Amino acid sequence: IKDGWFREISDMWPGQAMTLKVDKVLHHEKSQYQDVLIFKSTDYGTVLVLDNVIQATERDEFSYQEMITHLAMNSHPNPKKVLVIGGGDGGVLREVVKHDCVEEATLCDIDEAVIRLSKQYLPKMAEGFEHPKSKVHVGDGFKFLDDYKNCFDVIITDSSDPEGPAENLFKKPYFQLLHDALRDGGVITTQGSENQWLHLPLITQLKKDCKEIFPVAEYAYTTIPTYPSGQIGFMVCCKDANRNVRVPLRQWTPEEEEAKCRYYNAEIHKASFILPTFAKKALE
Ligand code: AAT
Repeated sequence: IKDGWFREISDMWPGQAMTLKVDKVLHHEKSQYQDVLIFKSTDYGTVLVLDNVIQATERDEFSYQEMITHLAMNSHPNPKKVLVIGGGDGGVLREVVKHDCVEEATLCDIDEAVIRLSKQYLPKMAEGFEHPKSKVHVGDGFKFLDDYKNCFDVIITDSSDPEGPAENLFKKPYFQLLHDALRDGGVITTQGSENQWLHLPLITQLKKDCKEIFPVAEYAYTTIPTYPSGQIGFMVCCKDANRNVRVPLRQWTPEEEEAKCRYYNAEIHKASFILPTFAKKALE
């Protein structure tokens, strides 16, 4: 923070940086794994920052949390057991339990500090933790997954960027663990290495790795002002070769959709897989 502005400077996005005006720093600590900063911004509500990278703001978090969740959930016919890796603010958990078919939603984040501080400063995201179907485990997602085979219908990896504690969650062995932890017909979504403007080579590699493990592996994206370049992507993969994840298998009625979501709807589910020519060509 300099002169009242938070600046998201990182070599993961050279020569550019999101800046947000700070109203007040609410909390700052070094946890066991990362630097955790929470501040109130003038126009984007409360902001969660890990190792100087914006993870969520109250104003636009719904775009990311809804899309990473419902792209997977609505590509599965009947998801009962759901796992979230990362997602320590609780926002993805909040979205998962919007599906009545869910019987158990487990979250595994490496850092108790993120969970503790989100409960304190980001109650609208952390409400996911209060749901009777929610369970929390603190630990490394990679290690956690290794203990589960043929167990989950949907696994959502809501992880921080590849530099830091989430590094292993973007590599091929992790996708094998995800695959093996799924039941037949299972679906995953993952934070897909940022976005098309900055990281096409990374995304191309990610898609290639996924394709070698899952019969279905597609890239989708959402718009979000406070992530680098205003976009973030997802890998959406399925164990069932005949599933088309580009079209929702289950849909809410338009009324339910509007009551439950502010960004996601069945139309944007389909649209989120349509890529501009330069990215489409790179990912082919
Ligand atoms: N929904 C908020 C967005 C996030 S949060 C990423 C979470 O991943 C953090 O809570 C962090 O503690 C957790 N995490 C990091 N590494 C691991 C790991 N190895 N195992 C389990 N959890 C982990 C993502 C924002 C994306 C930022 C885009 N620039």
